[in-house]
Amino acid sequence: MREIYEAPLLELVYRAATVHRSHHDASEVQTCTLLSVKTGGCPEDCDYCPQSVHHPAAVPPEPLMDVDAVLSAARAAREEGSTRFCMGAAWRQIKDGPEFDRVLDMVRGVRALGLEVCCTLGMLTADQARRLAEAGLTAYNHNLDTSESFYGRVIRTRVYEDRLRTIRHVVDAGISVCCGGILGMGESVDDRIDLLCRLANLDPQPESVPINALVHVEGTPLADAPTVDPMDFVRTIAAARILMPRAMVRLSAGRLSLSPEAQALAMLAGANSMFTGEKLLTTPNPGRCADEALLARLGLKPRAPHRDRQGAG
Ligand code: SAM
Ligand code: DTB
Ligand code: SF4
Repeated sequence: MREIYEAPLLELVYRAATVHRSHHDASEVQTCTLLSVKTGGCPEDCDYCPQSVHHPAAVPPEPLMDVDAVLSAARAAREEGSTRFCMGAAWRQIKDGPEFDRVLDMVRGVRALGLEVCCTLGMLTADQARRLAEAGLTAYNHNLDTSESFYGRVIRTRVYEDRLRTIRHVVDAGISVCCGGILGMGESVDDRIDLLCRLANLDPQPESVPINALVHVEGTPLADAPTVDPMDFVRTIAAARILMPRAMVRLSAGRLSLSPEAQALAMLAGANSMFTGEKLLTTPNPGRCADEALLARLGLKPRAPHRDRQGAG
């Protein structure tokens, strides 16, 4: 693994591009839309996150959105070319009851629009995973974020094993796993290698791997962390592509800190998906026009809608 990660960058990119082309249509990029259906007020203490109540400048808490408002946003996303709709909630775990029932309605509704539907709602029980599967959920996002040893430096309100348990529940329910991490939190090369190994050794491998560059948010403990070197970002994408050839590798948070050229190199190295729209969950993202222009400059096309490979991310 270390030989892969530490190979000369252009050798690594070349190898990753070769793997990419043998498993995917390299002329296509999937565009996905995120919506924060329950913003702020999260009891977890993740040092990177603006939604944690532990941080002074946390975003103000809002109630869970109505189903209709979510479905209008999903329709708009579909009209703008997105083929995957991802709903995020600032919860440590979801409680059974009316709120979970409402989320199940959202999942059914988005699925009925012909979109892939992904949720990220914090920890799940086996039974909740099963009910989400029944509602038609395509994928569940639950990130390992970093190595097991660095994890406790960034989050103290839960442990790595909690994450692994939820991922097991998701797998057992037959839902596709979306699992990745964040670069730029002060982790070492060894931590990045460890994260990639953990992801690649999940059984089955995740079908979707979001690689986030930390978005620096004023008032969070990681606001002043040094920005990740774009070449290291590309290196991580390339290694992820080589280790997880079939996965969708997603350029996720942090694209505003990457130049178009760095994003192009990341796509050559096997990234084949990105989040579009002016907002991620709570932080800014390049707007759709900028992304359309980027894809056009690169001669890439957004993946066509309705080529739904349920479970293939
Ligand atoms: N609360 C749920 C959880 O943590 O699993 C779901 C929502 S949470 C916002 C989803 C993911 O967003 C986190 O696992 C983390 O990887 C990513 N994230 C949060 N804040 C971020 C930031 N400032 N920069 C980059 N990624 C971030
Ligand atoms: C993931 O790994 N990246 C996405 C998604 N999963 C939910 C977005 C993260 C955005 C976090 C910063 C924000 O609040 O906007
Ligand atoms: Fe809560 Fe998720 Fe943010 Fe952590 S990353 S504080 S769990 S919303």
